[in-house]
Amino acid sequence: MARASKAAPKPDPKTAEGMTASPDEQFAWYRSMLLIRRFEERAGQLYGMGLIGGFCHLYIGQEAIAVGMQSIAHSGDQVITGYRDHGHMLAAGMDPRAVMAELTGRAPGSARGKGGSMHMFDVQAGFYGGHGIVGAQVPIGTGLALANKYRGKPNVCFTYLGDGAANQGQVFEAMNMAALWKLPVVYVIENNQYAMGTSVERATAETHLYRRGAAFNIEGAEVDGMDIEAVRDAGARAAEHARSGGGPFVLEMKTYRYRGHSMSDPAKYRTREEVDEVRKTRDPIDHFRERLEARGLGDETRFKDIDAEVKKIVADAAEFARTAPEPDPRELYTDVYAEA
Ligand SMILES: Cc1ncc(C[n+]2csc(CCOP(=O)(O)OP(=O)(O)O)c2C)c(N)n1
Ligand SMILES: [Mg+2]
Repeated sequence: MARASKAAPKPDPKTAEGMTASPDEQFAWYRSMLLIRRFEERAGQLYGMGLIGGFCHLYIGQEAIAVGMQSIAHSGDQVITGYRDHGHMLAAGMDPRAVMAELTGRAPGSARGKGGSMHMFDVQAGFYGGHGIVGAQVPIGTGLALANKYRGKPNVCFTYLGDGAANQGQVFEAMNMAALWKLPVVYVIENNQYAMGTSVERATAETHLYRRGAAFNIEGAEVDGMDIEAVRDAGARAAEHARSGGGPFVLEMKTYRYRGHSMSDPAKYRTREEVDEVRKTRDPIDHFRERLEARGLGDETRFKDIDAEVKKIVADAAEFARTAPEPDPRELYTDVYAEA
């Protein structure tokens, strides 16, 4: 892999793991991306109906990243991210019912209805949140990697952050320690071009975010985050680097969010045409479906079956989240404060 200061290598499609994956595996990635897309669309509807309170940030457009990275993760690896987190949870295998019920603040939600969109956690799934403070997950993810090394575990922590978060001071402090101690962490920067209403160009002096770790000799690569196989290829190489004692790695995933920053977004900072153009030409799900078809795997009934299955899972999760009971008021102080 090239140093971060040089041009990042483009993933070589001939060596992409996707090329050697079985048709069943490829359809599983497709299904997983579609599940996130439909889940998020339904979450947006429930929000509009007043069933979800507080903040809610949708992942629509960025699905190939969480699914692609999860597909190369090993058992016991960890995932930690910011508040745009539903996609990572579903990709990690969390139950769609528990995630949706958490969004509506119900008792069977994954945080028992007390966390909401930004504060879910599932150690069994290897998912460590869900963090509302921009960049705060980066030192925590680095700490998880330190724990892996300290305990002699062969695991990597995938620490996700946004392009806006990449400018936060604590990110640099964490990267310095990770490089110094050669910690098994992969920093996945989801560069969706905007931090709320501010474009990368307006906020960031060095717009090539794969170079974020250059001051600490951390290698980096730029990746097409709309192409699941490019994500897998770069992800597998970065994880192998971290897992084998090479220390941290930075992946800059070039991506795009189709929806507003959160559910309230005046959308004055970009044009409708800009969004439509990405949807039309770079959509990660359409793009991958076309690729499957070009490989001769485009059996129409199989796509239809996946579509129907995903719709059913999402409808079931939404119904569950709408009808499940709210937490008992006596639970108000349970699990909110722990004395260590
Ligand atoms: C420390 C801190 N500063 C400001 C905010 C308000 N805020 C919430 S999201 C956000 C933008 C972050 O953008 P980015 O890192 O690109 O992630 P994206 O929303 O694009 O996924 C800001 C400034 C916050 N939550 N925490
Ligand atoms: Mg962003």
